Amino acid sequence: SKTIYLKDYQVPDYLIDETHLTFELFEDHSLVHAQLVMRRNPEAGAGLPKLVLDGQQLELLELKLDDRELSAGDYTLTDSHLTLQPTQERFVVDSSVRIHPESNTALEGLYKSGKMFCTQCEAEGFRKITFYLDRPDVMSKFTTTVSAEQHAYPVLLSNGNPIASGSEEGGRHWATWEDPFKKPAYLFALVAGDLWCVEDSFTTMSNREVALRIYVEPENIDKVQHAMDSLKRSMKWDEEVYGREYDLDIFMIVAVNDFNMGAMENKGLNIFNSSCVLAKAETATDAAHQRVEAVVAHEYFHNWSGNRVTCRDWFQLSLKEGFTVFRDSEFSADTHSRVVKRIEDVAYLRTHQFAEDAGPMAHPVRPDAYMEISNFYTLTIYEKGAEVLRMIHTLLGSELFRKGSDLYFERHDGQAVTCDDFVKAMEDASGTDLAQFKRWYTQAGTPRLEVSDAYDAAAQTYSLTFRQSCPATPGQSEKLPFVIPVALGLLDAQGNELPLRLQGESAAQGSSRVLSVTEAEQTFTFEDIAGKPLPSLLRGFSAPIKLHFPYDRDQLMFLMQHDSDGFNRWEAGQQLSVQVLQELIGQHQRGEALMLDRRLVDALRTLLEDESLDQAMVAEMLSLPGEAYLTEISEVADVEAIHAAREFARKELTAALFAPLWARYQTNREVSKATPYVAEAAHFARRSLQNIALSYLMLSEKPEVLAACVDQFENADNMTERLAALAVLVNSPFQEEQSKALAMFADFFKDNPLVMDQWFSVQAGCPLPGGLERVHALMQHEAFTLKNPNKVRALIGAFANQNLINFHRADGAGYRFLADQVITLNALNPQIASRLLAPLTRWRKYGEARQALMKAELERILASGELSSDVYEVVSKSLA
Ligand code: BAL
Ligand code: ZN
Repeated sequence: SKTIYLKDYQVPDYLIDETHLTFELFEDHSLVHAQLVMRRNPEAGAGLPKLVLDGQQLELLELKLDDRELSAGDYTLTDSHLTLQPTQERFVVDSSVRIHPESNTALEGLYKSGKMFCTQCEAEGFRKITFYLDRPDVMSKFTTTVSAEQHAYPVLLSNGNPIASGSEEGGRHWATWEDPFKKPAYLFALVAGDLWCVEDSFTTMSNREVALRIYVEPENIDKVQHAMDSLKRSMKWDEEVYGREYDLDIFMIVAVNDFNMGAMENKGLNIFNSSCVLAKAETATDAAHQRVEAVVAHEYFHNWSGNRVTCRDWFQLSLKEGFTVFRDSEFSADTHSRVVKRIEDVAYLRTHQFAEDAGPMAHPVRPDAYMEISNFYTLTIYEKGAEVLRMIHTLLGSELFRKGSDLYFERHDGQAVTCDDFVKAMEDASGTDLAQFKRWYTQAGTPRLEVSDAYDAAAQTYSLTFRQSCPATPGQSEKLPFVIPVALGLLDAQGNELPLRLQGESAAQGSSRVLSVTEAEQTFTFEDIAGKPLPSLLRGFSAPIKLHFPYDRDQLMFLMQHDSDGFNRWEAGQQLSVQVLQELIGQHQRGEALMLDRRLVDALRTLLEDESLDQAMVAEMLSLPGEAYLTEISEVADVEAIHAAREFARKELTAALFAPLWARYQTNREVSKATPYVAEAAHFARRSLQNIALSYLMLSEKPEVLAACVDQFENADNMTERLAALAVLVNSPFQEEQSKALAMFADFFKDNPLVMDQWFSVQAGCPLPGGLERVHALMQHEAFTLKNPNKVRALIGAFANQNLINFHRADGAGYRFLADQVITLNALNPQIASRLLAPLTRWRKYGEARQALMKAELERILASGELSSDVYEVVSKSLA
């Protein structure tokens, strides 16, 4: 495989002003005719170089240059390019190709999902549809005609507005769509199928009426309302918060079952993994409802941050993804609970993105090299990219940030631009110099910030000293200091916040403020501090870093109760739990009896007994740090000790807190029984406390709890309660109730693939012995197939990522299993194969024996035959 470098970027030699496509879809092949109206790019210099079009897996049937048919001697054709020689500045290329969507299992380009035709072109799928300049800086006006058999494919869709349609002989029909906005090929989409739609409309801020349509297969028409409501809220929010108005007369979403990603923002025709559209109380959990809302918002927001202003090249991917994740997370925060959303995002980032940033695939938010761009749709590009945007927002404040985004959209509308262009707009609009800040885009790795303090009673000053560093990452041994915004407050002995006046300032500037740490070592001194305060640092997780301050457990308990920043109250609880769990891990490793620090019990009791607290916060605080997070923060992860310590803590907490847990459980379950399902924050909160309480209570193995759990499983009117009860039954020793519940569930939901995904996942994640054997058996289940990415993620992905004790079996059988699946999937669907590999690439985290076993499986994959560039890049980099 070849490495592509950012430094080699060159503007395209030719441009495509107009793209006219005609698709003839058949069951055993499809024909694509493309007419490209082209011209020499004036920015590319003089002369007429060869025209090199991208194209893969295309059978060329006919090729014309300005109506002149070309014969074999007039062009060269390889398995990836078609090269010909233009003779004028302006010219038209016509090509006809045959392709095979019906046998496309990679789900890239044009393919079939069940009975419908659909497309996925980002990043480089369009070259599997027709010969083209498949790069995001070539933007063209598209007209698309689709023809297919009318009965099987009554609905024919593409980007933009419908302009004509008609019938043909032989039971076929056609439709033509025209997209008035120039776009790169990665935003092209086509759908043909037997689909029903829910229709609604939205009146934009300038009073234009936009038709909204969500297309699904007929059996899913009852699961679309939540996505439609989410779409309308997103459209309104983007007008109010960013001043962005929708620009076409119609906006469509289509749900498909077989999809590599969550969804795709194709202009005017978003194509979604059905898991990110379909949601109703009976079949989708609260988490699924929130994910649908977030993904609908995310794809909609791309209409501006991605489509109207797109990326110059794929190194700039975070330009649209980091920005759009930041936008969707703010939308969710405004719609539900801001603090809870922040806690969820940070827990996810710290567990998964930090692991990526510490592993062999670590890369900057703006990478400078890749082999396969599909491998760079990563947590770093998305989640860390969003954190970088959040930091700009924090440093500038919302008003200047909005001025910056207005300028960015105005200046670059219709263009393909870079992360530098984005930052420049922020700088120009705000008058802020972000030159040093831009290191967040170019340096990989998670910075570490060591903080120490000193109090001078005589001078009444309090100093905080910050020392930053960043570990080496592949290709980057030395790092320069970052700009780290540290939001903080100081608490006095009663828990009150102190006014904050820095040395040299004439007056205090509030009691919570943001310091910019810009040097390797830097001290800030506060004045008028009457007694030694306790600092509350990195409030709201104001930077994606690892901050270390030597809090003792009593100080953490104090912050849990008194910090005015909700996120930091949770964070203090997490740090307390981490300290306590790490102590237990040490005890386990030394062969000592495990002893739980009672302070954790007391802290959680206080929370459980305080009914004035936000229930979602109580639920979050009760959730101990996960095994994956404990792994990430370990020098060398001891799989058995981590699992044993966490399970021990959970059992001890259950024993000590049974009464308050049972009381809260029963109260909430009663409310749930009496309340119809609502997908709103207060209801999410109630159910989440109810369900985490149940998961603890079941550890008591008391008959009244088992009865309550079975009752919740059998009688709940929503999937949130039902699935939570099923999961705790599956993790319990109650074999009989468990088997019965699993059978009932599968029988009832066998025709709903998304619900069956949940059924696979709860079993794949069960930490009891025999996990690998259960997964093997489930792969034989009639509802399972390796060809559906959701199934692969639900069963194999859940096992390898969430069932650490079974996946990391000491004999290496878990690793061998995963490698076998990767080898099979490499031939079927390289993108999914490469993603599935991630747990094996983390071998450096483990002891020698596991390292050897994991590396041996990576070597075996490498030697297994012809590898896709996707899998080759990840395997070779993780062995390097
Ligand atoms: N652009 C790929 C899917 C997404 O991030 O929206
Ligand atoms: Zn996106």
